[in-house]
Amino acid sequence: MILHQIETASKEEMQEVQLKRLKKTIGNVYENVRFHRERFDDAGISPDDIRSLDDLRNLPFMKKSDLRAHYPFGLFAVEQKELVRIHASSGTSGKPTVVGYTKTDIEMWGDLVARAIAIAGGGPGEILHNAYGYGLFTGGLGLHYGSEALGMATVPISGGNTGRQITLIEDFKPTVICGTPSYLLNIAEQMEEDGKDPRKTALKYGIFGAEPWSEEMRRTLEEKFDIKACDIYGLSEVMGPGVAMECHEAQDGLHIAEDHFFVEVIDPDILEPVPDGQDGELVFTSLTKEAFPVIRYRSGDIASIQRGKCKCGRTTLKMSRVKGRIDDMLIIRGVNVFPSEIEHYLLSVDGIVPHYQLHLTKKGTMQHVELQVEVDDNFYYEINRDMEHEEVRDLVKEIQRIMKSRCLISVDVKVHKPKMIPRSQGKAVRIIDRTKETVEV
Ligand code: DLL
Repeated sequence: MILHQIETASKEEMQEVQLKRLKKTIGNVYENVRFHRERFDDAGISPDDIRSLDDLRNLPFMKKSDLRAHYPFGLFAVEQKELVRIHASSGTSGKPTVVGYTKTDIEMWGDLVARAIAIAGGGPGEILHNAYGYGLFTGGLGLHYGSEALGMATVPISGGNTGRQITLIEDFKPTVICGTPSYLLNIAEQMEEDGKDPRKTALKYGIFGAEPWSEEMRRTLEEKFDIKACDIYGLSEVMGPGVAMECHEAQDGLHIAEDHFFVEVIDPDILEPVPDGQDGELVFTSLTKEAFPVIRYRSGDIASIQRGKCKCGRTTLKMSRVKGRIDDMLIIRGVNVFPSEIEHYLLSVDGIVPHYQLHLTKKGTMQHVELQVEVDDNFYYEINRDMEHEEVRDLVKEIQRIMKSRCLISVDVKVHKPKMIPRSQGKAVRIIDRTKETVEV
C-alpha cells in the first residue's frame, strides 16, 4: 500500500521538495544552533549560498563526536520548552548521544514509520506485535507511534520475556511482527523447544532491523515463521527507525524517505562521493526535523544506493542492506571484513545455527579472531552429544575453508553444543573485543 503520493514522484518533483526543505533547514540551524553557525562562518558560507542540492557538498560533515561534545542539548535548534520527547543511545564509549523531538517531529516520525509499515505489507485494521525495546532506544516507541498512525492495533510488548511473547502471538493473532532479527530467531527457537510450530501463527510480515543481518538470516526467518521478512533501517541521530524500509514486493533494497532525509554516499577515507551501486558511508541531512536537525551527518554505516522505479511502484532512492558499521569492520591480516559477510557464508554450512560471535584478541601486534559457532540439535544428536567427535573436527575445517575461500580470512573456529552462544533480546552482540588486553608472545 502506497501511503503518500511523494513515494512515486519524479526525480525533478522530489528534488524540488528537497531543495525547498533544505533551504529552510539550513536557515533554521544557522539562526538557532551556534555550532552550525560557527562552522558555516568558518567555511565562509552563508545560508543564501545554498541554492542547489549540490551546494550542500560545500558544508562540513557532522559526526557522533560532535553530539558527544555538545552533550546533552547543545545541538538542539529549539528551546527546551518546545521538546516533547528525548531519546538517547548508550554507545560503547563516553557519554550517550542525545536526540530531541518537538510535537511536529513526533508526528512526522509517526507518519514516516506508518509509511514504512505499509511498505513492508502492514495495513489498518490489523494487529502489530512490537518486540522492539521500549525506552531510550528509538525502536519500541518509533514503531509504536507509526503502527498507531497507520491504524493498527499495536501490542507494546517490548523485548524480553519470550514465553509471554509467544502466548500473545498465539492468542492475539498479529499479522505483523517487529523486532531485531536475532531476537526473532530466539523467539522461533523457543517456540520449537516448546513443541510449537512458528509457521502456524497468523503472522504474515516481519519488520526486522536495528542490526546488520544477511540474506541467509532472512531466508531462515521466513522459513521458520512462514512470513515475508523486510529490512527496516534508521538511527536515532537522524530520527530512529523509518529512515528507510524495504518493500515486501521486491525485497531488494530499502526505500529511503527522501522527502525527509537527503542521503549522500561517500568514501570514508577521502570523504568524496562514490558512484551509485558502490559501497560507501551513508551521510544524512534532515530536511524537516525541527528540534535536532542534522547536516551531513556521517552515520558510520556502509551501504550503496540505487535509483530507478521499483517493482512496488515507488520511485524513491533505494539503499542496499547495511553491511555494518565502519567501527565494526575487522581488519584481519590486511583483509577487511564485516561480521555480516561472515554470517552470510557461515549460514551456508549445514548443522550450524545462525547465532555466532567473533572474539578478538591481540597476540603481539597481530589481531587474532576466533569465530564461535553453535551446532543445531540434529547435528548434536547425530554425533551422540560428543563434542570431540570427528564430525565436529570436520565441521571446523569446513568453516575455516569457507572463511578462507569466501572472506579471504584465516580464523580459529570454536564449535559449541546447542544453546551456548548468548541469545539476544535486542541488538545481538556479535563482536567481543579483547584486543586492549594484549597477550605477549
Ligand atoms: O537502531 C533505530 C532502529 C530501530 C532501526 C528499530 C530499525 C529498527 P540506534 O540505536 O541509534 O537506532 O542504532 C543505529 O543501528 O547506525 C546501524 O549501524 C544499525 N542499524 C539500524 N538499522 C539497521 C539495519 C536504531 N536495518 C544503528 N541493518 C545504525 C543494519 C542497522 N544495521
